Amino acid sequence: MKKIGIHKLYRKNAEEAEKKLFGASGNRRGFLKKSAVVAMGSVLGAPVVFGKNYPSGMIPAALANSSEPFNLPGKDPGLVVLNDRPINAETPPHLLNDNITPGDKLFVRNNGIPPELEEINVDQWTLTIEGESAAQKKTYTLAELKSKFKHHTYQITLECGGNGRSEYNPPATGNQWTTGAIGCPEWTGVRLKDVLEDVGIKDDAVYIGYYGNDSHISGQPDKVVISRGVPMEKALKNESLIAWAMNGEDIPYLNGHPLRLLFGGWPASCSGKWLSRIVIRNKVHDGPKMTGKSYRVPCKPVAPGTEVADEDMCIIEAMPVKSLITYPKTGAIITLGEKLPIKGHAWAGDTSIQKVEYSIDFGATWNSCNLKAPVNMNAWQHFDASVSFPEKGYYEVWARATDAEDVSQPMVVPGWNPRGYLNNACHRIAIKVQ
Ligand SMILES: Nc1nc2c(c(=O)[nH]1)N[C@H]1C(S)=C(S)[C@@H](COP(=O)(O)O)O[C@H]1N2
Ligand SMILES: [Mo]
Repeated sequence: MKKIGIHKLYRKNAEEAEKKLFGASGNRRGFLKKSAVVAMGSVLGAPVVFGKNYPSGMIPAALANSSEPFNLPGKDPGLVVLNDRPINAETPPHLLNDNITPGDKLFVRNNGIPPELEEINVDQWTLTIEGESAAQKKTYTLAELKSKFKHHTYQITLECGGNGRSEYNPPATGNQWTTGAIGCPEWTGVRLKDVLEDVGIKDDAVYIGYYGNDSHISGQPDKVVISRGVPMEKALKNESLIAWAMNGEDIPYLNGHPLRLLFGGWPASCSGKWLSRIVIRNKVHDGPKMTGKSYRVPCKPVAPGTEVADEDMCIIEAMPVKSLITYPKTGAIITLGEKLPIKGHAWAGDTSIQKVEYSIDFGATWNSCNLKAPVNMNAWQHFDASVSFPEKGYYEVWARATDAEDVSQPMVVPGWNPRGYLNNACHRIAIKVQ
């Protein structure tokens, strides 16, 4: 199955759900009764100006988000910790407003226990390349990687395949990411392809797989935490990096210091942290979390709650089109007559964004945003707009991006799948005009 095929399929599937919620072609069947709109207004503390458009199945953005401050080493106290064994923390949208995500604001997704910081000896760290389709086995020290190969710097979007999982119903097990398992720092390292070519790639190579130096949560010393990878075609892209630096400094400890892989636009689970070994495979890599339901979705969309056989699951490749409003913070209050500047980012796997629009009337009408070109392939793009409101009351600003293949974000969760991946529903923030 072609990667774009799956997003088009899931987008079509979402259209059915949207029709139920919003009605076909502007004929909105699912809106709230007048009494419910009035009641919602009193809870929100302001009249819901476009309340007649409000889909009855949706929770107001003003009530949908909560955040608990918590502190992790090297991380902003505003990150929200979802799990502390292993550590998983996401970034609230307003902390992602920078065009280049600072290290302390990049989410953390660990499947196991990171190597002890004291055990990470940068001078002795090595990377070994081997596997059935490697012409030889070769080990490089970090210093050798740095001196032998040309350095490259790219801004690369990392998004966990499970970002948005919390919205699925029936719920999917795993960390209940809302919108914050995403970031786009600038990474420096060497091209994976330069290193693989130095080792020698046999003609029958189809996939690479990675191994890192974190340890399994069970405490079993030889049990691999996670070992995923990508097809050779992605591995050999210019932007596919073995990186040691983020934003000109060492990669933060929890994000894989001293060495990690980066495959922008693909589920971030492909981007191995604390990288110590890469295998060149003559078949699709079959390490832990490559098989079964992990990072795979039904090849054809299924009804929520369906049992899906493993052989009907397809590996997620490029992530779907998505956007995030990073300014203002949800809940902002402005004065009637003021224009509200909004800002955010949009990204789409291995393709680019052609437009971003916003709506203040719950999706009945859309206006276009200014959109910047990406600095390089696999970097997110920035959008902004200046929004006017017609009267005092409660509003939501919704953003919707469309990629270069003409696939746009759905307004509702796109397609239930057993592990809750690929939720690229429109992001929305609450605004009060007084
Ligand atoms: N060695 C190792 N690499 C890993 C993981 C892991 O648990 N161990 N988690 C993966 C997953 S599922 C994600 S989403 C990203 C998260 O990267 P970050 O923690 O730097 O944001 O790392 C990936 N690489
Ligand atoms: Mo992930």
